[in-house]
Amino acid sequence: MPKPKVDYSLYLVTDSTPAVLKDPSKFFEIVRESLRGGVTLVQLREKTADTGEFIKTARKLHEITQEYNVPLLINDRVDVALAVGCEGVHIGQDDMELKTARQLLGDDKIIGMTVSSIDEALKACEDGADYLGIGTVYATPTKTNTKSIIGAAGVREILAAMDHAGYYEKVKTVCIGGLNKANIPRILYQSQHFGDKSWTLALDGVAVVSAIMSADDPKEASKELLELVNSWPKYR
Ligand code: TZP
Ligand code: MG
Repeated sequence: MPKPKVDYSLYLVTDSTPAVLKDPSKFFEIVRESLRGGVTLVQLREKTADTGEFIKTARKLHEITQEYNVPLLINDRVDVALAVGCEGVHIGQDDMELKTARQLLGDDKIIGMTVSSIDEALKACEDGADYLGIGTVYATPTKTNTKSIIGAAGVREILAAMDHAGYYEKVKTVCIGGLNKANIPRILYQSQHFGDKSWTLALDGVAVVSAIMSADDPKEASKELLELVNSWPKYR
C-alpha cells in the first residue's frame, strides 16, 4: 500500500488527561466531532495508558478515523502503530531513533518528529521524516516539560534552514504549542514575514490539543480553526 497523501492543515493531537478532557467518557465522541468539523489528521497521544489499553484505544480510534478517511498516527509507540495497522507514528527527540522507526515501519508509513531547533530539524529530515512538528511555539499548560519555547522566530528559522538544505519541498511542516483561534492567524503570518521581508515559505498546517479537546463544541471549534488555516495564502 503506498504512503497515503496527507493533508496537514488541521492536526488534532489527543489528550485524555483531566486537565484537558473534562469528561473522559466523551473521548471518542470528541474526536468524531472534530473529524466532522474537518480535522485532517489525528495523533493518539497517551502518556499514561498501559500497552493493552493503548492498543484497544488505538483500534477503536482507527475505526473512527477510517470512516472519515483521515490518517491516524500514534505518539511515541511504533509497536502500537504496528499492532493496529494505522498510518504511522509521531516521535520525539527522546523516543526511538527515527531511522529505527523507519526500518520497523517501512516506507509506506508516515513518520513525524518533534523538533525545536535547526539541528534537530535537519537531522530529522536527513533521517527520513515525512513531516516535522515544530515547537513548542507558545508556552502551554498541556505540555510543560517542553525543552524550549521557540516563538514565531524559531519557526521561521527552521523553515529557512530546511529550504537552504533542500528539504523544504520534501518534508512537510506543522507547528504546535499553545495555538488557538486567536493566535493561529498570527503564527501563520509571522512564520512568513519578518519586518518588511516576506518569505515564500509556509507551514503546511497547525497542530492543536486543547483548542479542540477542551472546546465546548469540538466540531464548531475544528470548523473555525480549519477555516482560519485555509484562509491563509499558501505558496507551496
Ligand atoms: N508538543 C509540543 S507542545 C504540545 C505538544 C504535544 C502540546 C500542545 O497542546 P496545546 O493544548 O495545543 O497547547
Ligand atoms: Mg514522545
